[in-house]
Amino acid sequence: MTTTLAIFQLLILLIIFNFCKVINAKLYSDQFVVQIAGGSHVAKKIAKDHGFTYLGEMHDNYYHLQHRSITKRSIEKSLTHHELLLNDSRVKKCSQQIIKKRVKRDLLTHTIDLNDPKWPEMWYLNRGKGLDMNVEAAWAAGATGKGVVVTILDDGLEKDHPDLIHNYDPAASYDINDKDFDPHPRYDVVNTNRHGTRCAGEVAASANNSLCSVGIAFDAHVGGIRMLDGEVTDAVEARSLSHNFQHIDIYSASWGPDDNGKTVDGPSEHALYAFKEGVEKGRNGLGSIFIWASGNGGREWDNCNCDGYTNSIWTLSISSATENGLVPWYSEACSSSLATTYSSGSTGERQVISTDLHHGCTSGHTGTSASAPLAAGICALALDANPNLTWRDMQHIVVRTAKPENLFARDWATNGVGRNVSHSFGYGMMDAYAMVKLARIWTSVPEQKICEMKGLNINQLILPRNHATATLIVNCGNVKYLEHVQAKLTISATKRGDLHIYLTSPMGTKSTLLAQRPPDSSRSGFDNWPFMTVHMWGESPNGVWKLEIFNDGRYGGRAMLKEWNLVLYGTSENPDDLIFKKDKNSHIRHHNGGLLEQEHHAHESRRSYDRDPYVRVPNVVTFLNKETVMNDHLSLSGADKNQDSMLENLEHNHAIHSVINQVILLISFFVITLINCVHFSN
Ligand SMILES: *[C@@H]1O[C@H](CO)[C@@H](O)[C@H](O)[C@H]1NC(C)=O
Ligand SMILES: *[C@@H]1O[C@H](CO)[C@@H](O)[C@H](O)[C@H]1NC(C)=O
Ligand SMILES: *[C@@H]1O[C@H](CO)[C@@H](O)[C@H](O)[C@H]1NC(C)=O
Ligand SMILES: *[C@@H]1O[C@H](CO)[C@@H](O)[C@H](O)[C@H]1NC(C)=O
Ligand SMILES: [Ca+2]
Ligand SMILES: [Ca+2]
Ligand SMILES: [Ca+2]
Ligand SMILES: [Ca+2]
Repeated sequence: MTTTLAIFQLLILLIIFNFCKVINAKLYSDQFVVQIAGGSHVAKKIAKDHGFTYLGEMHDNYYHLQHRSITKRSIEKSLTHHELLLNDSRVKKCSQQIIKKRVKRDLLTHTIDLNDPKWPEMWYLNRGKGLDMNVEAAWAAGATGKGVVVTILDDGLEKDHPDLIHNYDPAASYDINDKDFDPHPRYDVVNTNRHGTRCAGEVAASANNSLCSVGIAFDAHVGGIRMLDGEVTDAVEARSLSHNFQHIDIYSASWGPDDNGKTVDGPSEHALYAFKEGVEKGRNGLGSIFIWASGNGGREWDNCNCDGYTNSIWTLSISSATENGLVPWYSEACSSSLATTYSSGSTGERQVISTDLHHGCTSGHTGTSASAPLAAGICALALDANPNLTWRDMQHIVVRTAKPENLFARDWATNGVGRNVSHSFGYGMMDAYAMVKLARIWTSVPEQKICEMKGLNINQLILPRNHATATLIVNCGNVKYLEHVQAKLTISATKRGDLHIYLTSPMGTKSTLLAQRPPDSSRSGFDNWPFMTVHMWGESPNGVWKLEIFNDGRYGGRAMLKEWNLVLYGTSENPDDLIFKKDKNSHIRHHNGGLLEQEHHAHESRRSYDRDPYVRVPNVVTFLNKETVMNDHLSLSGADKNQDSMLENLEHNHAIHSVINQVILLISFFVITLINCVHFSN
């Protein structure tokens, strides 16, 4: 009887086992990896001889082939095709590829659940599909602005606003207009002084407190320097830009010279000194980070290169894009803008949401004014990820991570190192998560080197409807990888607004240093004006530079190039080599020069996660569990994938085994009962 039972059980087991085999089966693809000696031409020949398609070379004489007549997702190996290949004496090894189950580690399948009433409307933070600034993923990776101090240089800050009070930082605040420590705005009937409060909320409004909006760096400290509600002088600017500069990390400024299309103006002596001191000594030598709005003079044909604040190498200049990815009507195009954040557009397009005066909340914050604080918030996330970033590191990271996709401009061009760049959008839309990821593995760029060259072909007359070209052969010993490029030009002109100026690098990147400004009928020309471009970032400066000046003037409108200098900033070492050096075990591919994918070795990456002091789960809002955070910032390499599928299989088998046990128990019981019944009835 026991043997019958055993056989019975065995039979059931066999049936179940086969059944399990089917559900647990490997699925074979129509692809093979074949080891072939003799190079790719031999591999191509073999592929052709046996009816395979040659897909490409892999490594160490391994080639990737495909055969169309093999059924895809088959549960059986194709022995014929193995034989076919192995019969060929040129083939050393071959294996049919197994289809692996892989799921996208997309954090953005649903938006994070926050109870702030305006959160669902914050489209530029949460609409997904690559149409926001990828801030949720940065939060999920633990960057929320902890320990970072941002101040808003503006018309005051409503410090007791319930959505700001929690993050308000008196040490980052001052009132230059009224000479006291309280930056509270002056109220009037038309709310003239609401601007600073709106900007502050974009950076650091509290998250998930059932109030108004969510700041991008909702764990950061925010202060206000009240300086626009009164006479602005060089001294006022200088004191604002250098206020408590060992405490404040990021200064956000959304102001500048008149955007009337006819002004050429910049910081004077003391403000210049403040900028220079800030980047050299601020943040204990890492350098203050000045975020600047590129300007709202689009309608007046203004050009942000005529604004010495945004045009400065020390400011990280930010332009705007509309909800639909278009150039906003107010936008000023120029070669010194580094990147873009979303802001308002035409009437049909949504605007920016933030805190407002009188403890209010607004859905109507607009212009490049709204863009700079969003950028400041994103930079605060990067500093949370790595507080050691210098002012230049921050610009390097922005250049490498900004995304040109979904931004529509006619002038996108690929520079000499393969990055796409536009005068309206700089390197593209800021990507908070990409910045945080890159910040974590970033090694500070080497010291800034400067190579200054005096231009020849001076005192060239430029007749109306004519142009002049000047070239300069550059051979810099110290600067091999460019950052900022300045062309300091002295030009006289009957009508300054008739000039348009272009600079072409040795690698062929052409920057518009100035476009025509019809309202600008000044006769003062340019006096050693530092036109700046960031479009050659990463290129080599050596070779022939070309400067072209066009004069669209009519009749007697003459112009003259009197003097010009090129000032080339950069490094002698390649900053990318340093990233590779630091992160030896990861392979980094650049997307628009930015981080597309990181592949780590299995336990190395686990270790680096454990060591990494900057991967912290947000304390105020716990978005995702640790595992998700970890998985997300580690894309798996081959070794890891195997480990993972093994784990998967183990779990699967475990589940099936318990089912089998249950079934066996049940069936055994049933069979025993049946047999006993039969036995007894006999
Ligand atoms: C491989 O070679 C063996 C013996 O040489 C032959 O019998 C067999 O048919 C070959 N297989 C294929 C698929 O060509
Ligand atoms: C930041 O710099 C400090 C001092 O140089 C150093 O101790 C610390 O390890 C650095 N942190 C990172 C993340 O590089
Ligand atoms: C740059 O733009 C070109 C043309 O649109 C595109 O083919 C290319 O992929 C872009 N490169 C990068 C790095 O984004
Ligand atoms: C926000 O708070 C609500 C409770 O009001 C909570 O259910 C939710 O999980 C919180 N969201 C996050 C992301 O922590
Ligand atoms: Ca005051
Ligand atoms: Ca809130
Ligand atoms: Ca302007
Ligand atoms: Ca700038």
